Amino acid sequence: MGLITLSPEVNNAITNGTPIVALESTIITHGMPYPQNLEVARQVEADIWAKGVTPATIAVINGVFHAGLTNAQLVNLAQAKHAEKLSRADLAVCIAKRGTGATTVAATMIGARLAGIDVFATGGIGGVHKGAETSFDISADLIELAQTSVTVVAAGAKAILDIPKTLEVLETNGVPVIAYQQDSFPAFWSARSDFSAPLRMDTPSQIAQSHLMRQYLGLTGGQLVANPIPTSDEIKAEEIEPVIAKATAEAAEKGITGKRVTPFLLQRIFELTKGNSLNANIALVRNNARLAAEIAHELNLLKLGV
Ligand code: PSU
Ligand code: MN
Repeated sequence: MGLITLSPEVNNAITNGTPIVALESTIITHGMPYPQNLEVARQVEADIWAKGVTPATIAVINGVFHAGLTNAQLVNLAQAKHAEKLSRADLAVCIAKRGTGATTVAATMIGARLAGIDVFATGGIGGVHKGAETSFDISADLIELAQTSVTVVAAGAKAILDIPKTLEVLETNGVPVIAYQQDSFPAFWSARSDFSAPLRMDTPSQIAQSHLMRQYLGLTGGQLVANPIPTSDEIKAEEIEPVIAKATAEAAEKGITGKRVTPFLLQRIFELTKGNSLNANIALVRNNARLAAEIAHELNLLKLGV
């Protein structure tokens, strides 16, 4: 048996050489409430299928690392009350203990690499948290991007993070941060932040070419594609910033640290916006899935030499 178990659909796509997009599962267990998490997980898979590309949602279920989940597995994960949040550090322990857990961006990249999947769509990546100069809270997602050769499509970074510091860490680690069709680095709920992205590309084909070029050059590590939320769905920075400030202050008061920080902030922001943040979140994840599918399609053509 391989190190990762492929669903029949993902296995077919690999055998037939058709494009695949990986999807993470922490967004399902720790990023959105039930039942919207299940609806979104299904919708995002459907968006990828609609582009002629095969989705591969990644998770650990009863000690087995999976790329591509059945409907029953997706339902169980969406309803699970105590699924673990698995980053690079947690993955092998969860498998060894025959546990069940959802993969973060870092762990999903590891799964994608094992399955031979080049492109991965998510909502937002983890990054350098505000106050990191004292907390040292820097997501393992950034370190994974530095070493695992997967192109990750995200809507930039949430304003719960320190965006300039996140960009600095990515630069230090040689990770290309590519804004899609704009110069500004997108800020998750808002299409633009006050910061420029270091790089810009305007077509899925260019992004696929640079993915391949990194392989030719022997450069390990991924690309981060920062895809802005459609402006019709965005929440203005003025609106979301006080909410973030309140949630961040509460996390500090309650002494929330480590891997609990991001899920705590996401849940409080959802509550404080009375669910409004979720609509934007759904729109941007779907938008990222569509772009990732286009990149995977272009990359497949390049690999076939078409
Ligand atoms: N940011 C979001 N939504 C999310 C996450 C981050 O806007 O769901 C999840 C992702 O799975 C990401 C993880 O990889 O949180 C980062 O967690 P941490 O900050 O603990 O590394
Ligand atoms: Mn952290």
